Amino acid sequence: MSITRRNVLSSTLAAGAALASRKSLAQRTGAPPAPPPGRGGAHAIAVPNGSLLPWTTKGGIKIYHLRAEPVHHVIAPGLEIEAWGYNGSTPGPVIEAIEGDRVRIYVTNKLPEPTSIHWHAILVPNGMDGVGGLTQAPIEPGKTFKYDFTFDRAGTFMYHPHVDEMTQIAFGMMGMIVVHPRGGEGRRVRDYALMAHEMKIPIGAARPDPLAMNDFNVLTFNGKSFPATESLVAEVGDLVRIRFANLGPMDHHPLHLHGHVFEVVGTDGGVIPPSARIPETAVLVPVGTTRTIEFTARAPGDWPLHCHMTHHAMNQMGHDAANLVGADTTDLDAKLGRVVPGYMTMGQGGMSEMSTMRMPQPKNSISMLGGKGPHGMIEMGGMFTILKIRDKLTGDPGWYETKDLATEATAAELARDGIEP
Ligand SMILES: [Cu+2]
Repeated sequence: MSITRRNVLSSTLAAGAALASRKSLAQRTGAPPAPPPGRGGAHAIAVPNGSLLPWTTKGGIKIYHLRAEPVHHVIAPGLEIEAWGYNGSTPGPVIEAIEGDRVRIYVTNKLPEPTSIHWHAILVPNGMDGVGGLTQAPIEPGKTFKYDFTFDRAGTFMYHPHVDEMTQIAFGMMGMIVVHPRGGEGRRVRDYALMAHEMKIPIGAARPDPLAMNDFNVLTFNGKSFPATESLVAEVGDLVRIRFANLGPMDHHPLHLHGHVFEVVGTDGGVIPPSARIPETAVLVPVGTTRTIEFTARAPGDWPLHCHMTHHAMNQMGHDAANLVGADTTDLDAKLGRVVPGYMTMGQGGMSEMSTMRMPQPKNSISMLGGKGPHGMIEMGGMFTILKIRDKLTGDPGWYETKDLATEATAAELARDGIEP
């Protein structure tokens, strides 16, 4: 893709949608989460932009039903894709249970090809491991299989197909599993589940490219790119737990939280003993793993939570454009415009302009950067969200108004401290 095809979406539209979705999450998580009926005392997981898989109980067994199916999915306002997922979403709904639960999970295949489900890091009997051709016959289109097993231990796990994984995972088939300790935890925890994913979606296309090995240009938390990612919320002093999972095709993500020091308390292998935990501000979440972090919400504010790979905190962009930073492009537009109608040179002063420019926008694509913030454009995208901490949460937290705002230095201040700009 050429640099001229980078586009800008209506940031007002996106910001409005983000605000609306933030409100719904704040409403769900603004009060101490009471255990919903039938949850056996488990803390409810908050799934930004996502949902929990409902269940029924029959003879002491929890019954779940996953439908593997094509899904029409909105990454952010402006970019709609034809994905595959579960029960109408990508990633699929989070399966929530309690350690020791006996479960029966029905899987109906509504895809045009065979599939299966592997219960990643759950210690199941071999025949329940969900590997097509090895531990079971593939689930053919139209068929429904059943998996019977027990959640052996508490923790954060995943589910995904083990038939044609390259295509099915590229199209968005994956989900998280959260198993709570039996008996609950005896304290309030702000407990979040976030799944990282990446897709390569050529500008204007609606179908992720399953053959892509690099140049992924759509990076998501729970299927959404910023500014469509729902904020996380907490009150000062709350214990916050964030369960990260990564089932992207190729990339590991160093996920960084501002304003806090956290500890990695568990992986999909199990709990990390307290004596082995070290203070961190970023945690690498490799492909095919989960990492769970905990910290106390320290200070009110709007704190970014994002992948620290800069190209992963961006929206759709091409990686094969010429580097024009610092180039003198005088007269270039006029000359090139004769042979490339509509050509526009960009990026001579950096890429910041990608967030604010207005130009004809290719159909079905989102701008490379940004959402509207309280102090201008937030020049991030992709795998970026915000942890909104307030002293008291009452409905939509809105934007944080700080008393300690960084502002332009006055002449008197510069003179006082001997600074020559
Ligand atoms: Cu990343």
